[in-house]
Amino acid sequence: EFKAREVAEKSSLVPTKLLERSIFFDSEVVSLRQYVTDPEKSGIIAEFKRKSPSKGLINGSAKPEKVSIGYMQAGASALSILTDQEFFGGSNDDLKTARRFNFCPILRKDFVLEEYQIIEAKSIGADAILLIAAALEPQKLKSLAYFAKSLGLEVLMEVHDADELDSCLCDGVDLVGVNNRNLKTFEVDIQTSIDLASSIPDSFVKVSESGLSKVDSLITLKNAGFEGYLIGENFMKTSRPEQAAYTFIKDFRE
Ligand code: IGP
Repeated sequence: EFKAREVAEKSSLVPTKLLERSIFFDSEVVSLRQYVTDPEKSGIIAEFKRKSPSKGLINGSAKPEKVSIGYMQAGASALSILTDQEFFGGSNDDLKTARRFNFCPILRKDFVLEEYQIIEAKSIGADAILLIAAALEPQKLKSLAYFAKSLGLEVLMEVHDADELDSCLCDGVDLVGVNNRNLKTFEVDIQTSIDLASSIPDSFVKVSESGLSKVDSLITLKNAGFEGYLIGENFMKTSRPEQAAYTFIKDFRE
């Protein structure tokens, strides 16, 4: 069993206040890897996202408790909650709220650049963190991945080309996410996922991210070896994201 609190206390990165205040620090991590690959579940990681750099405001009034509970009732495998405030309008409170209402893996969606943010992720109740290859030096990414593991958290590493995959893959990573969105042009193409699929070793769970709005695309991705599908905007852009997720997941399973 992981002793997250001990690791955090030793790291001296973190004000003891944060640890004392956190009711989540000692709770067990729920495995994203396990939930995404569970054949009884859909593989869909449903995202709570208020706005984005590519779309601007997506949903100004969505409530994290209502949407997160609804996502899980709709048959999502896990939740992804944006905590970045500047670009995505998220907050740690959104994640904590989702945590209080759900027993399921929660991915903290943010730009993690340093160890402190990983301790913070654990303290707000996340089970997994995102590490973006394009934003980190390979050595830094790897050391952050191992640090996350030492706290018991799982790691989703995001890539969008073979170079990033080759230079950053390490066994501190649990899942590899291929971002279909080109961060320079904001264009989305699931071919990005398909092209990279065979380069990802089978020991990593393959997740396709972004721009997914059609059940057919998920079937294509599934046939290419993907087990996880990260979907945000397609649900969040509606007035009832949880209802959109319900209909989508039902169709996907039929
Ligand atoms: C979800 P979409 O197109 O379904 O809303 O995409 C998710 O993949 C996207 O929000 C995302 C993201 C990120 C957000 C992928 N990688 C990194 C913030 C940071």
